[in-house]
Amino acid sequence: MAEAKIKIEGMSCQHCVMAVKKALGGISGVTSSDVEVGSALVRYDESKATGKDLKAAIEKAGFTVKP
Ligand SMILES: [Cu+2]
Repeated sequence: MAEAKIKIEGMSCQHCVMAVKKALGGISGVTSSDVEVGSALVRYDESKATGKDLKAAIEKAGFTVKP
């Protein structure tokens, strides 16, 4: 099980938090996510998902992942 702390740009309110949480929840292999404005702590199964998948899902939802 891997854990990733992701910094996210473009979030401003609880709607953004819900949108990011939903995007992460849609990835197979993600077991949990603690999302707040500006960041997310994600636990996932490395054999099913990668950090790239997490980033792609967040960006698809309209936010920017900081390096
Ligand atoms: Cu918002």
